Amino acid sequence: MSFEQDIPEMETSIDTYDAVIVGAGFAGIYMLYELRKRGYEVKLYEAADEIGGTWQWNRYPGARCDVESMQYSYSFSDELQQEWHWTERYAPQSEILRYLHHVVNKFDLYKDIQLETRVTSLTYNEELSQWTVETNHSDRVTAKFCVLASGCLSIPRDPHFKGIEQFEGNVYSTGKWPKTTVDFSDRRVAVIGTGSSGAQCIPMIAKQASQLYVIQRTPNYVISASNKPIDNEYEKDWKSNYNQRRRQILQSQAGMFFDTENDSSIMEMTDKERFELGWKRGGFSFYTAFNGRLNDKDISGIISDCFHDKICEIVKDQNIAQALTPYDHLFGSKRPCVSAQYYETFNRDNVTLVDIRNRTIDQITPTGIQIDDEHFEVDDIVLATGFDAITGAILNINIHGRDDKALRDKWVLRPRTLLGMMISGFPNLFTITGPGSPIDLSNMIPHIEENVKWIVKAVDFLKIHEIDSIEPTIDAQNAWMDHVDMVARMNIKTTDNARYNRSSIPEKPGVAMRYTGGLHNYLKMCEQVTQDDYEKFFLL
Ligand code: FAD
Ligand code: N01
Repeated sequence: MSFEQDIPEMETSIDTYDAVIVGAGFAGIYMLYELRKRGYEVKLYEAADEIGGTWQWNRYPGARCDVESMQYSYSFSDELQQEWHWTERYAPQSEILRYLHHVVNKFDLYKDIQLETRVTSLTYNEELSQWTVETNHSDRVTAKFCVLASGCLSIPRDPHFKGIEQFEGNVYSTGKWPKTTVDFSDRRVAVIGTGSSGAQCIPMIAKQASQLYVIQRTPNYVISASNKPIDNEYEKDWKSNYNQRRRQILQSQAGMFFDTENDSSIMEMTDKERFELGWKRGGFSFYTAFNGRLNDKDISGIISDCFHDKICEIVKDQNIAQALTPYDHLFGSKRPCVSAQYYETFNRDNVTLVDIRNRTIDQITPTGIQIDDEHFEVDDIVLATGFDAITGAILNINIHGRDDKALRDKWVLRPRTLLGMMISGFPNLFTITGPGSPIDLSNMIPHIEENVKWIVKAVDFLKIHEIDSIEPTIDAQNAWMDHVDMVARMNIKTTDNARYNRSSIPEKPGVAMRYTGGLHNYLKMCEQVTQDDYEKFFLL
């Protein structure tokens, strides 16, 4: 007797949404809010066990924003910006994370967020004009639109140092710091990397550790933060002028408002005096002392020299001061770091600068780090070695668009987008702060908010006109990338240090990844596309 029967194939029902969003950082949270407000059915997947994105992952000591808190925040709800109280000029990570939880609670967004779920593939079905979304937990859903809010700095890059698996101590990565408190008291610690993350955590770890080795391959310019508590007057002034200032932010190159911008007294000052004023103002207010002259190479050279003098003034040992002075790029050609007491930290007896500009880390041993014939005995290693920036999170997902073409293949030579938001051959797929937009050259919150508004307008446009799909024409996309390259060639930010342009991954090609013409100009072009009724797009 056979047990085989004709069992009818089970109809597996697949949930269908208007839109799926990937990522629950600033971008995904706001995207969810806007789509929900308009009545769309939306699902958001987040790989982490908590919302917050950058501010959920980067819990290292000293992590805080370098754009002032009053401006590093959402503008979309006046009620929100009036009720929230920032405590410091630059909010610490924990406060920004608390703010994002507050936003998600206030607007009741949790119910559409699925945590601990990584989107692994997106496949476009041309007949149905919809995406099939798959995750690492075998979820399989479909959606008309997909929005990648997966972050441009969300995949930490931990270089594989030979022998690291035999290290007997702890290895921490700034970009995925544990939630539990890490105590470095009485411990010998090495921090590898002196970018923004390194510059923020080094002074903090130095205060706890018995010995700190700072392993520096390339020195950067580190502006003093001049962080301070926010006083009532300042807060009141911001809150009574919030809407006007938010508008000014959108008209600025860096996406920031500076109340010292029109200070005419600086015209009378020498460059050295201006530098001192900028240093005192701290953070990105530093720039206001030079009144927008930073694209001028001469000024960059002058500031670089003043920086050298400042480091020599603060750091007692002049050999260490020389080693901390940037040598391969002028000030302004790379995003500077902002930190408190960075250079002062190298005057501490328990801190040693290990300059490896002409050598490499040979291997990690069970008890430390071997560099040439020197062995540094340590209990803990902190990797502040950066991210697979800009394309890392997008290319981690197996994305197949029209004609089953893989994005990974399309982007082998370089990532190509229109305005950093849409990709030819990938209809109804949106990227927030994607390659080819002014990523990380300005305050990213207005950039994110404006990208979200643009996407929502496009989605509404399709709905109103009963159009199934939107996708940039290849000509429009090529023209945008040519423009990105042309602006990059004109700009000191990119001419001075080729590495500024590329992804931080050596095997990825060195091409312009960011639009360097300023947030204000970028937003004008985004607006123009909408006003032209999407003539740069195929609407099918
Ligand atoms: P993220 O906050 O990175 O969120 C992306 C989310 O997507 C992450 O939670 C990630 O887990 C999730 N994700 C990725 N892939 C998948 C997948 N396949 N499936 C499911 N989930 C996925 N910018 C400024 O303008 N000013 C600052 O002061 C500033 N400070 C910074 C400090 C640090 C330490 C870092 C690392 C960055 C900082 N930035 C700053 C840049 C910062 O990344 C942005 O300001 C902003 O927070 C980015 O928000 P986002 O939502 O686009 O991305
Ligand atoms: O990363 P980075 P990050 N051996 O790539 C070194 C934002 N952010 O996380 O320059 C030895 O800048 C590498 O050396 P080199 C901000 O947008 C903001 O610090 O390649 N060293 C470099 O020193 C920023 O731009 C804040 O020679 C190695 C460091 O690691 C972005 O995030 C705070 C190495 C990496 O620096 C990234 O900053 C934090 C190796 N094998 C982050 N590999 C704020 O303050 C790499 N390095 C708001």
